[in-house]
Amino acid sequence: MTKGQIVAGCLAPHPPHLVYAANPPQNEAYSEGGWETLRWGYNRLARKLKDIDYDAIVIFTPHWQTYIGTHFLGLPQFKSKSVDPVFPNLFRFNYDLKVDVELSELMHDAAAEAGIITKMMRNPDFRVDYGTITSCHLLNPEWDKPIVTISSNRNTHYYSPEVMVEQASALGRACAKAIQESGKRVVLVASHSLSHRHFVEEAPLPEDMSREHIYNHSQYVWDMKIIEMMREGKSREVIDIMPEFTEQTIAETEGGGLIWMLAAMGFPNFPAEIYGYQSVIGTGNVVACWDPNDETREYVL
Ligand code: 2X7
Ligand code: FE2
Repeated sequence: MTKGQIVAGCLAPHPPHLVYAANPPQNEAYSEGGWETLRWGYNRLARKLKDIDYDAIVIFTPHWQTYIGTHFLGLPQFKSKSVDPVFPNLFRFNYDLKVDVELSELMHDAAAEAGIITKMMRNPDFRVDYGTITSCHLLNPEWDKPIVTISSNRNTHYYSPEVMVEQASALGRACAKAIQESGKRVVLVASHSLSHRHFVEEAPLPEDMSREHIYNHSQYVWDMKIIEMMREGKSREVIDIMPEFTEQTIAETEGGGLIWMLAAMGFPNFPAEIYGYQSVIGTGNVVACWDPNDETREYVL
C-alpha cells in the first residue's frame, strides 16, 4: 500500500457569524450578510481544496473540550441540530455528517501507543460542536468528504500553555504516523481564531459591519506578527512564541489546534498561503493554508 500523506493543512476560524452571514439552507437564522473579507477568503480556499485529491478531513476543535484525554469521533454518522450556546440567535444548524471511523481509530491507537490518554466517542446522541461544523462547512460546503473530529484536551488551563505545546505536538506526531499507515490523503484543519478578546455586547444587527473592529491595537499587532511569521515559513518559531501569544491575547491557540497541525506537518518551513484576516466581535481571524506541494503552492494575498 502506498503511504498516506497530509495534502494540506488549514487554519480555519469558526465564528458562527460566518455561517450565519452565508445563509446556507442548513442554518435556521437569516442574515443580510457580513464579514465578506473572511468569507471570500474561505471561498477561495474551498475552491483550491476542490482541485486537491483527498479522502478525509481531520479537524481539531477547541469547542469540544475534554478534561481527561483526547477524544475522537467514533461512529460513521452524526446527525442533529447544533445550536451555539452563546449565539443561538445566529447558529441553529442542521447537520448530517459522515466520519472516517477507520482513520479515526488508527489515530486513536497511534496516540494511545505514544502514551496519550484517548477515547473513542461512540455515543450516537453526541452533539458535534459548532467549531467543527463551521470550519468544515466553509471549507467544503458540499459536505462530500468524511471527517474526523479530535477534541481539545484542556492542557493550557489545567497545566500551562507550555504543556499544551508538548502535548499537542506529541498528538500531531502520532496522527501523522497513523495517516501514513492509513494510505489515505488527508486535509488537516486547525479550527480557531488567533487573538480572542471580544466584545461583551452584541450590536442590534449582528451583521452591521460599521460596528466590527479588532478589540484593541496590541491584539492586532500580535496577530500581524504571527501572520508575518507564517508567511515567512517560520512555523517552528510561531510555536516557540505561542505560549506568550496565547497569554497576551487570550488567543484561541490555547486549544492546541495549530500546534497539533504544524507538528503533524513536521513544522513546515515553506510559506503559508494567506486568504484573509478580519475581526469577528473583536477577535482576530486568519484563513491560511500550508500546501506541501511546491507545484500548487500560491502567493494568495
Ligand atoms: O467561537 C467563537 C470564536 N472563536 C470567535 C468569535 C466569535 C464567536 O465564537
Ligand atoms: Fe471559538
